[in-house]
Amino acid sequence: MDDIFKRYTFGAAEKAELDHVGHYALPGLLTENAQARLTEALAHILSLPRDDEAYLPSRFAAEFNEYLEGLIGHPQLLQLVRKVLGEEIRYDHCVALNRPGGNAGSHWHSHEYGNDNPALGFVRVFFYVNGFAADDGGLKVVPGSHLYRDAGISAGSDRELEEGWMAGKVHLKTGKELQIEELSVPKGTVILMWTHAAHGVNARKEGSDTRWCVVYAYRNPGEESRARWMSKGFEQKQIVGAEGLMSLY
Ligand SMILES: O=C(O)CCC(=O)C(=O)O
Ligand SMILES: [Fe+2]
Repeated sequence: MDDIFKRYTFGAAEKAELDHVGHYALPGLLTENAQARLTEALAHILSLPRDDEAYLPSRFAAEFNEYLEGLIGHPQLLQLVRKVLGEEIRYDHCVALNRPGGNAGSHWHSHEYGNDNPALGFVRVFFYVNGFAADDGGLKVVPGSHLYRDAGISAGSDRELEEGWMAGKVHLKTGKELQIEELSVPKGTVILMWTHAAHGVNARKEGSDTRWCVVYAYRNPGEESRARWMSKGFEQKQIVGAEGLMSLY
């Protein structure tokens, strides 16, 4: 299988940073080949007729494209995920997050998993194939928000988040006030994010090209997972490298 990642370091210091902040960016990690193959695969997903209700091709992206399916068990991806979660992992979902020019972005939110059990981790691995500028489909985060393990964060604007959920909250390790951070990343960037981190996405500008992105999510088994979008047939499918990873528990 072709390499998807260039050389990188993710050791104890980087893991500690992820645990402290809630996300960790690996700028330009994707190989040129992976960037090209991902762009092709994500353009394929975008070209498929969509059912607006269930939004199947995007939500179940790996079930609609062989290249995306093949990455679920890619040794480099699994190695990175195990550096975060430890040995015992399960695949959770693969969602295409393409945002064409004019896309509205996403409101502020967090996600659930093991809300009352800190031993259970859930990590999203975002592949920002062509990167993004903060004001053009950019991901925003609140460093430290993940430590609250609050699956119910929701706000329609930065202001609403600041005056609502964030008001009076501090980073639980430093005592410093929480703050919104807008990210900008170069093409080929991979971002790891703990599931409880507050995040939102700024709108993609009218006239901008499509922001190509796909997320692969993995977790420690132990609880039901709301985001586990997968058809019955897909769970049974033999995917090279993903043996034993497809089941819920
Ligand atoms: O589109 C993005 O950059 C983030 C999408 C998102 O919030 C998610 O997949 O959980
Ligand atoms: Fe999200």
